[in-house]
Amino acid sequence: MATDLLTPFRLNDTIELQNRVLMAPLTRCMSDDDLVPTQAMVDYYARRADAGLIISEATIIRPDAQGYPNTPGLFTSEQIQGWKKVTDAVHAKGGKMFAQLWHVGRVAHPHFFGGDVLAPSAIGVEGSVPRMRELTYVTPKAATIEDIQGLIADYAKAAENAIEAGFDGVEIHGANGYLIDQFLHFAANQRDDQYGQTPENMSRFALEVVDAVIAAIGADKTALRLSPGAYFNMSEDNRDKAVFDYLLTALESRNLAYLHAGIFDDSMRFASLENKTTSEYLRSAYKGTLVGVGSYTFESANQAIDNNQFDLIAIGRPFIANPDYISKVTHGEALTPYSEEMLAELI
Ligand code: FNR
Ligand code: 8K6
Repeated sequence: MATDLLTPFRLNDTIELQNRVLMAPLTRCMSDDDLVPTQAMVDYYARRADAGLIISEATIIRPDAQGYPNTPGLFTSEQIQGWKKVTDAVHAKGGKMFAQLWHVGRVAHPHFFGGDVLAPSAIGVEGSVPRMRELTYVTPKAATIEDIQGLIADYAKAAENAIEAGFDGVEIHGANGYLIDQFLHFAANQRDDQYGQTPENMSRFALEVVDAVIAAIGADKTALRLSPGAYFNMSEDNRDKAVFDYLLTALESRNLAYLHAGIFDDSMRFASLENKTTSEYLRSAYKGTLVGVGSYTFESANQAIDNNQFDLIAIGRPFIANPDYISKVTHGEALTPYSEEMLAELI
C-alpha cells in the first residue's frame, strides 16, 4: 500500500508530526556577528513551517565549536532570545522545530574564537574554511579527559538552552566529519585511552553526549545524526563498521526520537560498510525510527518509505529552492531547481 508522505506520523508519546517530510539541517551562515538569529532567519524558517519537522541549521554549542562564518549559537542569552523568535513564528504557523547541536572539532578555526582547536587526536585535515579560504585548517589539540567532560556538559547545556528557546527537541550532530563523528572513525581517532582503539571506546563519547542530553531534556526530545560511511572531511577505514555496529546496538536502548542518516547522496555505496548505502546499513543495524536523506525527490522518497528503507524523509537542497515545497508537492506543481547561487540569500 502506498505510504502517504503527507499524512501525520507519531514520533513518540509526546511528539506528532503533521507529515513525514522533514526539512534537513542546512547551514546558511546568516546569523549576525554575535551568532544571533536575525529577523530574516525568523521569516525563512516560518515560511517552511508546513514541513513535518524543521531541523535547524547546525548551531554551535560553544565558541570553539565554530568552523564557518556567522553560524548561529545556543550559548548566550541573546542567542536563546533570537531563536525564541524563530520557534514562536514556526509554532504560530503550526510547525515543529528541533535545534541541531554542533561542534565541528578539528575543522574549527581559531580565527573565530582565539583558542585551541579540540579533536579526539592531533590529526589535522587538509584545506581551509569554506567562504574564508585564507583560513587554513590547523593541527588540533587532542582533547584531555577534562576537555571531554567539559564538551559533554556543554552539549547538555545547549540542549537545555534549546528547550528554553522554544525548540521541540534537539538533533545532536554526530555526522559529516565533525567532532562526534571524529571520535567514531579511525582516520581521526587514534587515542589510546578509554575513548579510542576499540568499538566500545570509540563509541563512548557519542553515547556520553547522548546520555547527557537525554538526562537534560528527555529521550523523546533527543535525536541523533550519524554518517557511518566516511565521505566529508574524513577517510574510510574498514574497521569503522564495527564501531557503528556497537554504537547502533547501544543506541537502541536509548529510545531516541529518531536516528537521521547524514549523507548528500544515498545512492553512494561504502566499501567500509560492506558496499551498502548509508540508509541500507543503518536500517540493517538499527531498529528505531530512521530518517533517510540524500538526493531524494518526493517520489523516490515515497517509494523508499513504501519499500521500508526508512520511516521519514529529510529534504535539503529542494527546501532551499522552494520555501513552499510542501504546498508544491501536495498540489503536484513543478519545483524550482536548486542552484548554489541560491545560498547568497534567504528566500
Ligand atoms: C547541508 N547539510 C547539512 N547537514 C547537517 O547535518 N547540518 C548542516 O548544517 C548542514 N548544512 C548544509 C548546508 C548546505 C548548503 C547543504 C547543501 C547541505 C546536509 C543536508 O542536511 C543534507 O543531508 C544534504 O543536503 C542531502 O539532502 P538533499 O539536499 O539531497 O535533499
Ligand atoms: C555544514 C556545512 C557547511 C556548509 C556546507 C555547504 C555544502 C555545500 C554542498 C556540497 C558539499 C559536498 C560535500 C560532500 C560530498 C562528498 C562526496 C564524495
